[in-house]
Amino acid sequence: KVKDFKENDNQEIESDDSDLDEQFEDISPALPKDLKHIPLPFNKRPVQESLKRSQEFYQLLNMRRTVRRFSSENVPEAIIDNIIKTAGTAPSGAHTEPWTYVVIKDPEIKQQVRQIIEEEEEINYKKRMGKVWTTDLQPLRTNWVKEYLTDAPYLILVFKQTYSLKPDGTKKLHYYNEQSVSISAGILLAAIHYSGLVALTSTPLNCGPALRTLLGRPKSEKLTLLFPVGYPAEDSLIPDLNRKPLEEIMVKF
Ligand code: IYR
Repeated sequence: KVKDFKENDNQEIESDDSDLDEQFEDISPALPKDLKHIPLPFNKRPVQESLKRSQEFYQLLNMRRTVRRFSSENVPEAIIDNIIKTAGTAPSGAHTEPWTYVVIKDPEIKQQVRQIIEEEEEINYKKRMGKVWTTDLQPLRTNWVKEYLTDAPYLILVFKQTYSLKPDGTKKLHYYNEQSVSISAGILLAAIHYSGLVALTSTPLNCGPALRTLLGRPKSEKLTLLFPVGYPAEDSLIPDLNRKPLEEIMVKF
């Protein structure tokens, strides 16, 4: 029996909601009912080539680092367009593509974003985050002053669409929107790195509603991530961190 999808946090179906189905008299799928299925374009590579490509891709992505100081050097908009097109190739629940990428280049809007975030982050660092969290962050040398928000040529804000409206005005449910947007953002980061640009992965705490309003996004959208994107400042330092070895991140049976 198909159950109504509950918009809860863990996205597990906790109880039998089948009685809810009676509300929907003649329901039709969000995608075309007669959606065609076509052959997969797939070109099988020799296994040695796959091995080589997997090594090379690892080596490439292993060079990605979060950067906190940006150059104000401009980046052609076409690169940003390609990066976001790439992020839009991510898989999504029931192909709902529940993401909106807001790109900010306008210096005045970047300044407004910076003001909103710095005001909230000062409260976060001084009051909301607490001693354990701020102590854990000390080695990374972060604080509430965020020059990157006005220095970087672009800010990319990722909103998750919790639902949308079908042409007939009924609600289209965006299943697993959290996971779909996270996968898309991971692909975005890989595309930024492959293009030769850098980014900072940030999650501005308590800034979602103010930024959503500033950017005119609907209530159905929630801010999930903010990435300044561009070139690193000449004097950009990164923490000397190591990644966990394979043995620590993988369990095999
Ligand atoms: N959002 C804050 C704090 C912060 C939190 C974590 I977890 C980090 O890895 C880094 C920063 C900020 O952007 O400063």
